Amino acid sequence: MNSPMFKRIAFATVLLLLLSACGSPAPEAPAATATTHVEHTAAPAATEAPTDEPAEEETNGDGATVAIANFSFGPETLTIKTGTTVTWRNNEDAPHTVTADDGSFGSSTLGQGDSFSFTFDTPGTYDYHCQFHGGAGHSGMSGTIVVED
Ligand SMILES: [Cu+2]
Repeated sequence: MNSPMFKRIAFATVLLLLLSACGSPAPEAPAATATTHVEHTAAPAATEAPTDEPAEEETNGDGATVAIANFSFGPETLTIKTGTTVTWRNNEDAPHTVTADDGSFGSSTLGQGDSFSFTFDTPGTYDYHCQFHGGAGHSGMSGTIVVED
């Protein structure tokens, strides 16, 4: 017989078979992997966000870097625009300081890998030196920051 009723019963039976075939293994495996995937993707996203902020400060146009190596500041004279943050980084194992001749800014002792930052908001010429290996007036280990308008 090829009646519509038979077709409906046959179709319903196929549907039930498909549902039961797919349904029985599904609740265990996919549910477990789904929850672990959510946890794994959520954790890195939360920790990456805060670490991105300092990286942006170092690489954007508002920052400049002076490297400390071989008992000298490089570049010895750095010209920047007003509002620029200068970061000095000690790249060697000898201790150094960044000390303004006029006392307007100054670091503590910088060990290897340490850095010191200062934002120059007023145009002018700022001479500085290392307390251990230099002195005021471009003596020994010293440098200059020129802040332009
Ligand atoms: Cu020094």
